[in-house]
Amino acid sequence: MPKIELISFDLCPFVQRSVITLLEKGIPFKRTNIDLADKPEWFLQTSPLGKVPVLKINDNILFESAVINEYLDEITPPSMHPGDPLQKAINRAWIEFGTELSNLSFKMILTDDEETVAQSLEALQNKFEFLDKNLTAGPFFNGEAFSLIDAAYAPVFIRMEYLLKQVIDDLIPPACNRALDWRDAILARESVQDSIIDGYTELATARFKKRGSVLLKDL
Ligand SMILES: N[C@@H](CCC(=O)N[C@@H](CS)C(=O)NCC(=O)O)C(=O)O
Repeated sequence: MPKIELISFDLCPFVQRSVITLLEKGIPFKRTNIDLADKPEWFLQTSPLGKVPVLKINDNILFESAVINEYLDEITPPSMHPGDPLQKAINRAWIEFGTELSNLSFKMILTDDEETVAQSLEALQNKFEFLDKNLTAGPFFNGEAFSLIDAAYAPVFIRMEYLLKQVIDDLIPPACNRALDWRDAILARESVQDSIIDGYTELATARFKKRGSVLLKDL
């Protein structure tokens, strides 16, 4: 196994996708956290887009969480991604959809504008309704096996459960049974629980409040 280092930020959901993949695969790794508000010079020289996660494999650099996770998956069979080209493409497409959910929830938490909160919430709920219609029997996206796509959605469900639930209880519309069951199955997964940093709720609440979150201001 090559020497693996994950360059990270404590609250980054994209980093968390890779942490879950590493834990699922039992790959030993070193995590190095940086401060995104004060990026060290070595990081700026390392990360082509100035973003985390970055995976160092011996002296090689990988960036973009989806690419990192597919690499980690491929070096440690059996795969957590469908083998069939169409199913694999469908999974990749819905991973992108999950990124949109993550970005919308981030926008909703970060904004200092009530109107933006309301618009983002409505957009998120519409997207959950769309997602719900496209989920199958479960418990996970591809059935019994936990896959890369489940790891990709875990951080947004964690953000909803451990941060947003303090102010919004039913972000996923109650009629979206499949999405709710999927969320529960993902949140119950050991690797997902182990990916949550100690003090996540307090840290995330304080960090977003400091940045002017109108949604969390009364906490
Ligand atoms: N598409 C990228 C997104 C990564 C991303 O946006 N990371 C954020 C932190 S969560 C970042 O590093 N942002 C740079 C910054 O804040 O300056 C991926 O999937 O890895």
